Amino acid sequence: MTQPPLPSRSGIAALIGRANAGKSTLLNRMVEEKVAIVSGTAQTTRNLIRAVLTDPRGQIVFLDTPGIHRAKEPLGRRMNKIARNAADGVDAALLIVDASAPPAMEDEGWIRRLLFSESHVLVVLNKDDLGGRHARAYRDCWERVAEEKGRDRRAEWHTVSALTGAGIPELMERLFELMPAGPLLFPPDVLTDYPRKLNIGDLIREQFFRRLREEVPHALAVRVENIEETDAGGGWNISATVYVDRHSQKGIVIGHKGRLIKKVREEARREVRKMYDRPVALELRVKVEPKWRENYWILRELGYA
Ligand SMILES: Nc1nc2c(ncn2[C@@H]2O[C@H](COP(=O)(O)OP(=O)(O)OP(=O)(O)O)[C@@H](O)[C@H]2O)c(=O)[nH]1
Ligand SMILES: [Mg+2]
Repeated sequence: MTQPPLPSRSGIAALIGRANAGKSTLLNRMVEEKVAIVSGTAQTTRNLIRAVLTDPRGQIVFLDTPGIHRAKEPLGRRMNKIARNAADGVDAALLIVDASAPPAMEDEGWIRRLLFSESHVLVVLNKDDLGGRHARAYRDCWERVAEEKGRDRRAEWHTVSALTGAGIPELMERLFELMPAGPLLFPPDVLTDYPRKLNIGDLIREQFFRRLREEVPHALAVRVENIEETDAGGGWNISATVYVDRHSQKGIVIGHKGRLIKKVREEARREVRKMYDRPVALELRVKVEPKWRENYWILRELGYA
């Protein structure tokens, strides 16, 4: 019997765009697995996350990036830098925009940059399930900026809903076409090389992001200290520290009578168990660490620096 031929195309596609446009949702949809956390709060993604999709058409290595936003402190600036760097030298740069909202300064910034990019550029008009009212404004924005910069450069436009999956098969088909011929970059069974501790920290942080508002999510970080294998059943005892900036935030994160942190612990435990398919116990400790966002050593341990 002959073996099926190995895929002969392999390349890198970067997902870039402003915070909250739906990059991580789109990534999870395209690889049909949850690899990146998602929330309604802007600046959810803080690291570069790589996810690999291999099918008979070939292999695409996706880079999910933090959303570009106005940033003053080191963590925010670092996140923007990760995103900008990811857009260079890839086989496809996907600018994800929220077509249900008008273009913002950050979108225009990306367009300006992409006009000079050597990567193949696709603009993905996301959230079409909400009506795509502002799709035209993004095309106009591209043309206006191209004219201002004197660049005769077209983008390729795709309309999708990362939430419902509409338009995704067509986008994927096109991405596989754009991947260069060549051997696989990763073994075919790899989904992500994102470290386990960082991923579990993200799953915990996602639950806080879903429940907290305004400044608190951005002042919060989760560091997984230890993952201990239990003797029986292949389970994990996980201990993690939740960092906040100020004492007042500690109370918010714990919640009235400890309700909020309890809920987070339950939900995060469920998510971790689902993803890794094993019993999980989770211990959370909250620590006030003023200015952790400016502390290089902490940022490094969180994988942010
Ligand atoms: N209605 C609708 N909502 C969407 C769609 N895609 C994403 N969302 C929502 O938009 C919000 C932001 O999604 P994320 O995937 O976290 O966005 P992101 O671009 O990764 O954001 P950052 O990591 O903060 O840069 C979440 O509440 C998603 O559920 C879509 O196609 N339709
Ligand atoms: Mg994200």
